[in-house]
Amino acid sequence: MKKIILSSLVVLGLSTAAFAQAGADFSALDADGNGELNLAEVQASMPDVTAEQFAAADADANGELSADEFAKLTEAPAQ
Ligand SMILES: [Ca+2]
Ligand SMILES: [Ca+2]
Repeated sequence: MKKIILSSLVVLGLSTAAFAQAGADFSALDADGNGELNLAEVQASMPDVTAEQFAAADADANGELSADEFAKLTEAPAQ
């Protein structure tokens, strides 16, 4: 089980660069399928995203990012 989790983390880590180039796949990041991304879901593939960056992108401050809000996050300079 731990191996599976570790493998998934490696895959997610390797995918980060691809997401940055091709535009993040919003639905793929939505682990619980509720149509919005919480901080954990975002950080699963984009570990460099801070809580501050997440909050700044969360326009309606509901604690999750809609597709539009997530687009703002990914358009912002990462560093
Ligand atoms: Ca979600
Ligand atoms: Ca929101």
